[in-house]
Amino acid sequence: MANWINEVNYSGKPSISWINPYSRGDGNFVKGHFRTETNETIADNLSTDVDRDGINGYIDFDADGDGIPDSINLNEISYDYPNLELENFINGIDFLF
Ligand SMILES: [Ca+2]
Ligand SMILES: [Ca+2]
Ligand SMILES: [Ca+2]
Repeated sequence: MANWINEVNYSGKPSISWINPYSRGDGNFVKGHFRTETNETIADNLSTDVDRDGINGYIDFDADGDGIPDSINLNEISYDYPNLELENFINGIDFLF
């Protein structure tokens, strides 16, 4: 699985699911936690920060840190990005065009 994002073909930020607590075969207990559904990259996960900017991939508008917003589909901005990310996103678009 890639640790970067192909912005042109990117499927969008993954949905989040809740993992119930469970016991491993070795007896270790795993607490309940949220996880992002698996997609083509680990860069957009809840717990990854591959570009080391302090923003975890799931809420990072440019999770792989290459200067290109993860989604370049303008129609999806209001769905994919919280308001606080919108200004950064638009700055990224200016960069592109
Ligand atoms: Ca992912
Ligand atoms: Ca990041
Ligand atoms: Ca990017």
